[in-house]
Amino acid sequence: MDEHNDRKNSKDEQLDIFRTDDRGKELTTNQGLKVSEDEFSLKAGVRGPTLLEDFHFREKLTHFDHERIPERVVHARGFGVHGEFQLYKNMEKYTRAKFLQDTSRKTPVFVRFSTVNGSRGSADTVRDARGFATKFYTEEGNYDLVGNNIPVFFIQDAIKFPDLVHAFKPEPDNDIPQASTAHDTFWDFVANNQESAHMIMWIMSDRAIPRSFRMMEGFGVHTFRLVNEEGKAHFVKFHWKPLLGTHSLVWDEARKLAGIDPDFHRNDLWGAIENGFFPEFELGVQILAEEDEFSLGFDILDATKIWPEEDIPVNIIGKMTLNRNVDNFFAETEQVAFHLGNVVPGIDFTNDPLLQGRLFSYLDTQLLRLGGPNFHEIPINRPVVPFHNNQREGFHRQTINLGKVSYHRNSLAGNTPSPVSPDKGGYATYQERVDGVKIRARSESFADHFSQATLFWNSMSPPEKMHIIEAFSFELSKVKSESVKQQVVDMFANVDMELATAFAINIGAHPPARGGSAVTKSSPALSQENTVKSVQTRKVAIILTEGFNGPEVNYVLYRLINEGIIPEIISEHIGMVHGTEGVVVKAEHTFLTAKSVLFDAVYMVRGSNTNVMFNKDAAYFIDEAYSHYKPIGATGAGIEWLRVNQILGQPGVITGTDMQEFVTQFIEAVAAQRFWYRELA
Ligand code: HDD
Repeated sequence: MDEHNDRKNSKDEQLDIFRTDDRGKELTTNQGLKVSEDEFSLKAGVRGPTLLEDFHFREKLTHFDHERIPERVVHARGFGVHGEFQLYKNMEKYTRAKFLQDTSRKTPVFVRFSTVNGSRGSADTVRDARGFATKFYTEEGNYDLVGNNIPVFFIQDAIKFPDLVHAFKPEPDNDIPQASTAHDTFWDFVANNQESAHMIMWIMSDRAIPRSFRMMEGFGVHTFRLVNEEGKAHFVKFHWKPLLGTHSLVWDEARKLAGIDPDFHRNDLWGAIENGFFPEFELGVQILAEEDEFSLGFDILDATKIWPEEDIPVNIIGKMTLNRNVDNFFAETEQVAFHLGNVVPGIDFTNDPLLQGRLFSYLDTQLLRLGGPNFHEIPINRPVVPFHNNQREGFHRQTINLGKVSYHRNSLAGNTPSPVSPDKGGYATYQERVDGVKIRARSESFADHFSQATLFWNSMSPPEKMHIIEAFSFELSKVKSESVKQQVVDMFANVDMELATAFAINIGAHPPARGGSAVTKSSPALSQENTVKSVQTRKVAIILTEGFNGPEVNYVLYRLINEGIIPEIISEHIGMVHGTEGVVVKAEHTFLTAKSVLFDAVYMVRGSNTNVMFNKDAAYFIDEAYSHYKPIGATGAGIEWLRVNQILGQPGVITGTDMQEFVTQFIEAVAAQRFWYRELA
């Protein structure tokens, strides 16, 4: 489309071929027949029955009847965006993947963020892992990095995936609860599959309620291999690091948002891109030499383990910028098909049994979801390079293959399409030596389920620990089985006694009789307290009414916007509001639509002289923002409100008469984002 011309990449150009604009066109059937009437079916008499002959009616209705495709069995609710990836450093020492060698190249990408548990129509802000799936449209074919915002997983072997999913999805008798793990079957699974301990710690932490898709890390989870031109391999873990830092909601806020704006994360991402605040994520790699495979004290094939960043640093190698929203949600976001088997030369697998099973599942699921084997021809899934092989036919085939020959080896087509040798770009599997007896068993090296769960707990700040205890308490309060609750308490006593005892008391279970961990290590990189803090795109609610201090508000608005903060004005009515000295501002909200959970901070200018309801709503708004640890600022008449709310002088509550100093301090508070220690002050 024209508006994208300045930043068209090869994928965008390819999609142009398939884009169509119906605006201003004549109405036709799918056969191109112009339609003269589209409101009345063909009848035998104006009050008579509809005729079977009505081909237009039948085409329209049957198409409508078939509009839905099965939702994804997991990750059903998602949101996709386009972007580009550019490398900072040539990685040829480790990999022959061209998109990881050429720093001048911009590789088009499509990213789909998702929740895991809920249906397509479920709320964005539920407690859950978030999917972070990236399709790189490289010149060597599509490479898919299908990760999550949590670096570990619930289970170690893919054969348990259907059991896990059956346990966390709504219970089968009544299909309740939606998009929530707070129910018996999930916690029964956890207690009886203790390899889940580490993942559960992450799911109970703030990581599972991100503030924004733009503010969460991404992880490839598994150990993969990078293989260089000489055939030498290194183990690798992939990371995405958001430039805005990793930030979360608080649980009360997340729950309220699920009702107030179920599309909160969608709106946030769509809006940021439409307003030119392009989300950026740096790609990082942790690299381990093959000879160090057994040096970490745990098995690197076990997907319930991280490589602590302090032990193996994350080497930042490039940046992805998400800069374009989709044109059509169904065509792009719903039909995009990710698959871990989509690799390019220089990237290879390991024997992680979770990864091995995923290599089967993704292709299999697309066959059902997208209705046959030709889903690679759907525009969003097409590589930007041509594909040639002897695969033919199947439902919805688009390609018209020329010639008679569709087999290998042949002489009639000169034995083409012909395999390509690895030195000319053909994919050659890494020649790992494999030796063993056939056996259904778990390696002993996968047996430690608790050490890293404790490492995670040890790494949390006091507020983060408090949130984890609250999350366990919330979830288990919803579990009906006393036995399951007790099993969970006893299980997490192996992680930390203080944790298990605290939530045991909250849920009315017996505190654990025994437990505790010898692990004292912590990893500061795991705490969000140590993340990047930025004011960019933070949303500030400005509450004001007629007669506000014009110059002061003008100055605050100017400074906030200058910092990349997004101020939005709430008043008694939408539209123009008049301040002193001829200043007029536009209010976008009233309290009917503006709730404090939709904002990151509040600036209170003044209440209403006449409208009691408005003032009540303003007091509630400030109180709620305060209880969610958000920065609150006030000047002039606004200060009185903070006095009435009894929050003057508390951490992150900024007032002042010197406007320059006030705004500087307020911006610093917005950057700090949350004042967790407020309650302790
Ligand atoms: Fe999965 C979708 C991530 C384990 C089977 N998975 C899916 C998506 C993401 C992940 C981000 C959504 C892709 C999209 O946006 O379309 N899955 C993960 C991660 C895992 C993981 C990070 C553990 C490390 N998954 C996993 C296992 C299996 C699956 C063990 C099965 C053996 N996942 C699927 C699936 C889905 C899927 C059933 C559903 C829709 C789809 O694939 O395309 O095949």
